Amino acid sequence: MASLNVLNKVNNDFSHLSKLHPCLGGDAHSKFGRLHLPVSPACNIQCKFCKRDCNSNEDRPGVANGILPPTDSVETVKKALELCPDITVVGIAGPGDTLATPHAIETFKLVDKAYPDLIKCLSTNGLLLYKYYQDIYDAGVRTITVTVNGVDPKIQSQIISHIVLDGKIYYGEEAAEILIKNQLKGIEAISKLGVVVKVNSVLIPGINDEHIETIAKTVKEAGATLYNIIPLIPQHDLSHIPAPDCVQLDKARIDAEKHLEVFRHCKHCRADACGIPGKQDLSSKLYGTNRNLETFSHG
Ligand code: CLF
Ligand code: SF4
Repeated sequence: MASLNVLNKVNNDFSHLSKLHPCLGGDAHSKFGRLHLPVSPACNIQCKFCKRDCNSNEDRPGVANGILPPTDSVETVKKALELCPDITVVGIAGPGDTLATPHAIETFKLVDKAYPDLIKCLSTNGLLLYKYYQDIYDAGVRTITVTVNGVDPKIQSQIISHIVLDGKIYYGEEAAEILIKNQLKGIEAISKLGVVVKVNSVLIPGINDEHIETIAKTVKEAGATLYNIIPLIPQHDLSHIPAPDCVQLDKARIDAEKHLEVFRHCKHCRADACGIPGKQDLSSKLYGTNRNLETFSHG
């Protein structure tokens, strides 16, 4: 387990973490691996491009073979490290939102106890980050990703159809305004604890492609360190919008780079990914290929 020896020297400084975390830039993306534990079954918002699914044949966020019970997580990490000793990060990225249920925080607590030297990484839509940032930190998480697709309610309301908060459902610009406010509040609070915040934006031509620079500037002011732009996969209610081409993607990255470092090696991982991103996919070896599972959303 060479990587664990490397990790013994880790501290929470960004420059240290970025040498070991495959999604924080630097050379680590081709050297080290990440394991995603698909423990989060439900979502508390509806993005118009999100097609919730459980299967074994699609490589994209939001997809997993099935849901893992938190109590199986430590054993799963053990198996994953046997399959890929270069795993340095244990992440939770869905398939639903990681804060919509308590499963992710519960899982991180268990994994942190058993593997304190692995980096813990959480990905969320940010609706509940302001509420749980301290619990996330206390569970050992030191890097998070928040998906922010717009910081203007007029734009964000074209991307989400509704949110559910404290048992109430909100639509349109009201929903968008609450989501944006909560995301920025959450980013500010958790970055003050020293957690590295990466922001992901799904690039949607004609909706937020001219808005990327404003998002980057706003999330930087809130405390984000890194930015990642994910091209839209046209599906669900946004299936009529074509995916951005390389020129549009490049322009968005250049716009964002005026404010934040941009991560350019994202591999659009599934919620049950395992291995070095883009090099190895050990997910089916680790989780099996059971296709007869319930369908859930992604985060
Ligand atoms: Fe996973 Fe995401 Fe953590 Fe990485 S993935 S939760 S930050 S450990 Fe990485 Fe995969 Fe791109 Fe995500 S390549 S989809 S950026
Ligand atoms: Fe949006 Fe993720 Fe929820 Fe899907 S699972 S609706 S992409 S936050």
